Amino acid sequence: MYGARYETRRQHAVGCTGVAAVVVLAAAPMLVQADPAYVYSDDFSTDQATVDSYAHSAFLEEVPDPLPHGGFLIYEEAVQGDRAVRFHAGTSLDSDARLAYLFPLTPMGGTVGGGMLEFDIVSSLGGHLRVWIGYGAGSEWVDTALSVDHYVYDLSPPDSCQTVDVLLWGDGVWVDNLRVTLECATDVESRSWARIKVLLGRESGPPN
Ligand SMILES: [Ca+2]
Repeated sequence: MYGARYETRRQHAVGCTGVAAVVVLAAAPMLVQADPAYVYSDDFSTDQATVDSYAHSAFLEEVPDPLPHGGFLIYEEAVQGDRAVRFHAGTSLDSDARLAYLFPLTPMGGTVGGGMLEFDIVSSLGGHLRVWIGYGAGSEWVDTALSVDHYVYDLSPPDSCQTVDVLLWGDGVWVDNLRVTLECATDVESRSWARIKVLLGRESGPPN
């Protein structure tokens, strides 16, 4: 049994209006880079995925014998001392293990305008991990991750939306270091004016 203490690594969610702009004072053109409004991360050192995900295959302590019909997940150390989550299919057709989230878990004070999904496959037994991303109107297949690597996916809603649906669905892989960052939607006019203000060094009011 793993540590009973639930330690969330979920980081704070802040309102979109409180996002500070970081001005990069490098060579022209100047860049305006906003901190993400919402950050979620899980290194699977705790059981937080069992409560943070809105749907998941059963979490088991070890691989059962005989195998169950449905897929299952196991917290396991793929790399010594570093716990990851193992995806294991069952015996039924299409029974890959599933882990699904709806981000943000806590409101971030605005609609989703973009973001990033990242995770590592830290070990694989010839396995695969299908990645689905949805923006409110069903999920969309994005990729099948096959090998040990760091994976990064751009979250770009076709329109601003309230939540992003992320489904990981696989067999024979160990996944670690899940991280999702979200940015609030900003209308083009506000975004342009923020940039103009930075360029001019002005703090208030549009030009007359
Ligand atoms: Ca880990």
